[in-house]
Amino acid sequence: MAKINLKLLKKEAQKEIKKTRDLKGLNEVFNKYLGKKGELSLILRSLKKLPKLRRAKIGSEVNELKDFLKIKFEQKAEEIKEKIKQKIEEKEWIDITAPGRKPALGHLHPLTLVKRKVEEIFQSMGFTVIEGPEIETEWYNFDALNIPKDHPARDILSLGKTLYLKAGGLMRSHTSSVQIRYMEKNNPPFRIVVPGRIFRQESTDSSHEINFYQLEGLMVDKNISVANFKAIIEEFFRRFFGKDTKIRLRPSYFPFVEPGLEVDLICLSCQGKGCSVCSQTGWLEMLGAGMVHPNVFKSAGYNPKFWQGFAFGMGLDRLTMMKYKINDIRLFYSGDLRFLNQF
Ligand code: FA5
Repeated sequence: MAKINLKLLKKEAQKEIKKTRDLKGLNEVFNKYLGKKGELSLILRSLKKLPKLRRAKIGSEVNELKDFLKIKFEQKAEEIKEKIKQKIEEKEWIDITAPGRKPALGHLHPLTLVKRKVEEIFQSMGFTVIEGPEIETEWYNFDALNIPKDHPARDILSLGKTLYLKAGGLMRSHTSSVQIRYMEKNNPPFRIVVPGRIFRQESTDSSHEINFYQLEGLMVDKNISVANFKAIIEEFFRRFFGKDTKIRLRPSYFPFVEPGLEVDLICLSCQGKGCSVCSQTGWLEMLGAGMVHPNVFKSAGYNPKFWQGFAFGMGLDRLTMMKYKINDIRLFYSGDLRFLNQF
């Protein structure tokens, strides 16, 4: 009877061991058969009642089965552990042949690209690149530049475009302020360009911003004329656009130059025929310029009888718009990646 039970027990135990998927389950099956209160222990305990010979025979059979099952449990435990290990390795597996994930790299803003190109061209023509402060005094921004106290640009109320600071001073409204700062500390002859950010109270539209970039130019020597200016600015545009361009000089007025002029570039969208970009005129205003006013030289401590020079102020945003055919200046400061990713 006991023998039949043992055979059946062996079969069932093996079946259950085979079915288990994890160590916890295996432990439960182990306790069921080989634990202190397990089936085999109970059988061993019940043998006491049997006659000696029979007890010894069945006892050894039970012990044999115990040893057999122990091995089966150990094998199953190994198998489960191996599977767990494999799973972990699968998770940690790195495919070294998979294509790498590209990190999102930034790139230079179109205004920076243009600023660098412009600096490079002027440097190759002997100009030094200088910088100046964005917060200015009225002296450097206006007075020293021969701009009278009652000039509309200085109006603190609604008419003026200058942004005054509560703590005193103002946000510079052009890079011309750096002309004086440089001349105070350096002796002629020299040629400099000054790229920089400037600030104005404006109603914004497609070609006007409240903060934008200018490039100031200043060349001072004993024998400088408008002809020198024209040659340099023509050469600049030729190199910047990589082809021959046409410019024209128009008389204009700025208190810090005499004579004053404005430079128009032939519209590159229509080659001067007239289109929407140039308001059908064929020309686009790119910069203000002129021969340095004697009063400006005096402010800087130079004798205007000895020195002559030309100065100009170019809008870098508008230059960038021309270069890349951008029809709205506000795109530069919008932070719109659909726009920026094109450069
Ligand atoms: C000036 O700022 C003078 N300081 C330029 C100058 C320097 C004249 C030296 C003579 C000698 P103006 O305000 O015109 O001038 O500005 C110069 C250029 O800046 C313009 O030709 C234009 O290209 C650009 N600009 C002017 N206002 C804006 C604006 N709101 N937004 C974008 N660009 C502008």
